[in-house]
Amino acid sequence: MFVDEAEIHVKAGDGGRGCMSFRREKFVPRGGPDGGDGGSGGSVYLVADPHRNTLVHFQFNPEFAAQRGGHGQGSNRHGRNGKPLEIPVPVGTEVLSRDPDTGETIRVADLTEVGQRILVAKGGRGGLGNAHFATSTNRAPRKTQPGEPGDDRRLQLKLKLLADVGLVGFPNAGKSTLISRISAARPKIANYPFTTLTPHLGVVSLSDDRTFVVADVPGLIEGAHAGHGLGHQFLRHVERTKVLAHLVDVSSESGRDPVDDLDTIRRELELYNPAMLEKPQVIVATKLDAVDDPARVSALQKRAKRLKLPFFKVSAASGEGVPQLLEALWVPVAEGRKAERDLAAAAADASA
Ligand SMILES: Nc1nc2c(ncn2[C@@H]2O[C@H](COP(=O)(O)OP(=O)(O)OP(=O)(O)O)[C@@H](O)[C@H]2O)c(=O)[nH]1
Ligand SMILES: [Mg+2]
Repeated sequence: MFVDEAEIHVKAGDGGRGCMSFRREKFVPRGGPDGGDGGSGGSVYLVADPHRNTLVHFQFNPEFAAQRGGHGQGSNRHGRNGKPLEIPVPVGTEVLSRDPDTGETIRVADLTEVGQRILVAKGGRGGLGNAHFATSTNRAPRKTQPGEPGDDRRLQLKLKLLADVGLVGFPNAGKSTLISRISAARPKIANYPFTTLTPHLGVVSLSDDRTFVVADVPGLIEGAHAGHGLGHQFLRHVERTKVLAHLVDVSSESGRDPVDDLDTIRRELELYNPAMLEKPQVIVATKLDAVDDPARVSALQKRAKRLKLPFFKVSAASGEGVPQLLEALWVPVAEGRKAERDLAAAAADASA
């Protein structure tokens, strides 16, 4: 499981000051105190938003402050209350905070349901105006209260991610190289099989705030479903992805046939779980810069056409073809998310 993390600073609004004022009107000598109370400061809330999927945007915008309360005014006018601030976070975000006294990290909340809203910084109460302090012996009090400060906290956010796209292929196909090109993930890369021993996840950011999560899993070989090579133990990480990208080395270096490679991996996936091949899939020819025999590329392209699967050619080394691939992966990811939301909405309707 990959954990996406961010630290944010939240500051609730301070309360407004209470006002000191006396009624001054024609024909009303010595009017009483009429200083209004300060408004309360806005509080800060976190809200679980189904349209958010990662915490990456907090890396650039970690500061949040809610509006302060207005000061009280004469004629018993109350200061306006500060507007509350709602920060959208992905469903599944865990909120942690360090206790300033003990230094211990405590769990503040876990936002597990769509729309769940939690208070993370309470706005300060507004101060009382002098109108509150009149007594039978003191008809002209000069006392007011300042507003109370709003809460000021640092929060750690953690999100456990599920991958949207799974990269599958033979060892050495270039899976780790591709994920390090398209995300901040940095798995080990080397020119020998089984370099990657555990799955890695990376967040891909496209324009317009579109993000998705890609999983690089250890290479598969023939017989993986029966435990050969590193076996299928990692396939559960791609079992729940929305899309599979088959990475096939088309340079001659692999010493194998690209079409055989693709067929072998598809067969292994099917033997592991037949539902795997029902997912949207794309075929990706890798190491395009190192191709010495174009027939290897066209043979794979033909196979993809026969399978009615989209085909892409990329070089993770030069970056060629990579933006087109990412845009193409986004389409089924977005469709899959929409289908999930529709399902969740239908389930909510059914239980209502
Ligand atoms: N020329 C060229 N070499 C590449 C490209 N992508 C990967 N390679 C090389 O291919 C070798 C294997 O790359 P990896 O990314 O480690 O392959 P992998 O699929 O993650 O391999 P495993 O982790 O063993 O399953 C490395 O030597 C890479 O430098 C590419 O686009 N062009
Ligand atoms: Mg690897």
